[in-house]
Parts: sequence; C-alpha cells; structure tokens
Amino acid sequence: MVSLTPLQYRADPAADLARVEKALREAAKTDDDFLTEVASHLIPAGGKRLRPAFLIASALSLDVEGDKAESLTEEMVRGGVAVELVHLGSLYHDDVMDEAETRRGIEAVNHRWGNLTAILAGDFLLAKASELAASLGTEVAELLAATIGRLCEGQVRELQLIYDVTRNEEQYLQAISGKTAALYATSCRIGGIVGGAERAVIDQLTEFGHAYGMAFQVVDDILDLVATDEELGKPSGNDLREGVYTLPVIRMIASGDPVRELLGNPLDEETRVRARAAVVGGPEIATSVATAQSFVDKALSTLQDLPATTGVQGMRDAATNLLSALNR
Ligand code: GRG
Repeated sequence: MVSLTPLQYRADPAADLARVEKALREAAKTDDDFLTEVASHLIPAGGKRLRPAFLIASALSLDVEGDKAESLTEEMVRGGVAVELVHLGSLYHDDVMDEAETRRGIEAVNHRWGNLTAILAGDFLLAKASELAASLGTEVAELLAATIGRLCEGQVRELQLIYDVTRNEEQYLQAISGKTAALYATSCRIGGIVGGAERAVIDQLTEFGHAYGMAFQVVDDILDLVATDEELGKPSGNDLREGVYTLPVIRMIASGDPVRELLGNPLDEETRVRARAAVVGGPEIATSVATAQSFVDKALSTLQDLPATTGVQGMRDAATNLLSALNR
C-alpha cells in the first residue's frame, strides 16, 4: 500500500506516539460498552498519526536542547489526541457519505453497524476532542471548534460540485483548504501554543501546516488516479467514480480534452477505466505534481528562519519527502 511518508521529528518519536496512542484509546472509552466498541473500531487498525506528530513537532520546534523524551508534556499529548479525534470523527462521517465498505484495511464503521451508529459514534469522537481542547484553554477550544466548522465547509464545497465538469481550480483549492489543510494548520498551531512559542512563530507554524496540508491533499488526489488498487488498498480512480473531479481532471477538462464527454454522470466500470487512463496519460498529472511541489516549497519557506531543531528538521523532511510517495 502507498503510504505518505510519516514524520521523523526526533531520533525516536515512537515513545511519544505510544503515549498519544494510550491516551487516544482512553479517550474513546465510555460507560457504554457498545459505544466504546464502535468509537474505538478504527484506532488499532492503523493510521499514520500525522496530525499528532505535527502537533508535537511544532511544540518542540524551539526546543534547542532537543531530542529529550521528557520534553513531551501532558498538554502536547492531549492536544495530539484532540486533533486525531477530530480526524477520526471526520473519517466516520466521510465513510457514511461515501458508503464506504472498508477503511484502514478493515470493515468501515457504517458498513458494520449502519449509518446511524456511525454518525453518532463520529459525533461522540468530536465531543471528546472538544472536551480535551477545552482543557487546554479557551484559545485552543475556540480554534478546534472553528476547525471542525472549516472541515464541514470544505466537504460541503466538494459535495456541491459532484459530477460538475465546470468545477474550477479555485473551487478545488478552496475545498481542500477546508477539508484537509485546516486540520494540519490547526495541529501545528496548537503545537505552537502548548509549546509556548511566541505569536509570530505560532503564525509561521500554522502557515506551514496549511501549506503542507494543501500539498498532502493534491498528492493524495494524484495517487487516487495513478496508483494501483493494491497500492491504495481500495479501487483506484475512486474520485472519478464518485464524481469528485480533482486537480488533474479539472485541468484536463479545461484544456478542451474529450475526456469531458465521459464525465458529468455516474460512470460504469468500463468508462471509469477509460477516463482514468486518459487522465493518467495526459500532461496534467505532471503539472499537478508541480502544484504540489509549489505548496511544499511554500511550507519550507515558512520554516526558513526557525532554529534547526530536530522538530523543525522533521517537519522540513516530512514536507520534502511528501512527493516521494509518487515515485513508486
Ligand atoms: C464532522 C469533523 C467533521 C467533518 C465532517 C466528512 C467531513 C465533514 C469532512 C471529511 C474530511 C476528509 C475525510 C478529508 C480527507 C482527509 C484525509 C486526507 C484523510 C486521509 O488522511 P490520512 O492519510 O489517514 O492521514 P490515516 O488513516 O493515515 O489517519
């Protein structure tokens, strides 16, 4: 399976992430055994834990002594769990919308227990995230609440233009800014806040997270077209099937390519294969990779004047390596 490169923000981030993991499992527990089972379902199934990792890396970005396990505070762990719970809750809801059968290689929550249960368990995860965020102060609580709103806005922008062959680049970038980049930006911002960084640095970290998140989603969308079913762990060209026209497709349609005639409606299997082959064979994959690279460059430039701590180096490496997922 293709996986986007995880974040090595210190020599051994595993010990930090083990603390996040334990707290994450605790956060999904409740007095009701059934709700605990449903809310915990996707946690042991994997996931890269990128958002908590960015939060901790950001929190440690000014830690010039560097690389000390004891520098990880309880607040950083709680922040990491909060952003991962928002991500997880959004996956539960996303899988309901997509009628997904699998997620992280196991049966999706909606498929196993039905939509109503999946929606409620997703709500529960968001509630737990909010509770943890509130324990970190009103600024973090407000930030996380606003971010959940941004995710919903991004997703609605995407939904409004399903199967719409007139979807343009600006509309695409607005949607991914909300549905993906907002939570990366907030993860880095909360890291800066709980790490005690000064305001200007907190803003730089936030900008890094946003630019990284934009690059991440563009790469994810390219992979959906170019990777094989085995590499993705799900059928490739899924976005085309669902009528979500991503950057390469938008550009190909705008160029006047006849692929437009194949799109605009739900596709049968044969047409999806043809449409995907057309996009993969066109120049728009390379120009979209260049767009992802420009977001990576932007992310790197925001970190330019920060000290070369292991936290900052890890964030730089994660951004630099992002496009390597495409060189399979
Ligand atoms: C209720 C918070 C909330 C949102 C509702 C459904 C929805 C609105 C938004 C969906 C947002 C969404 C699914 C965006 C895609 C994000 C994304 C890139 C997911 C994949 O992230 P990875 O690769 O996944 O980090 P793992 O499994 O590694 O954690």
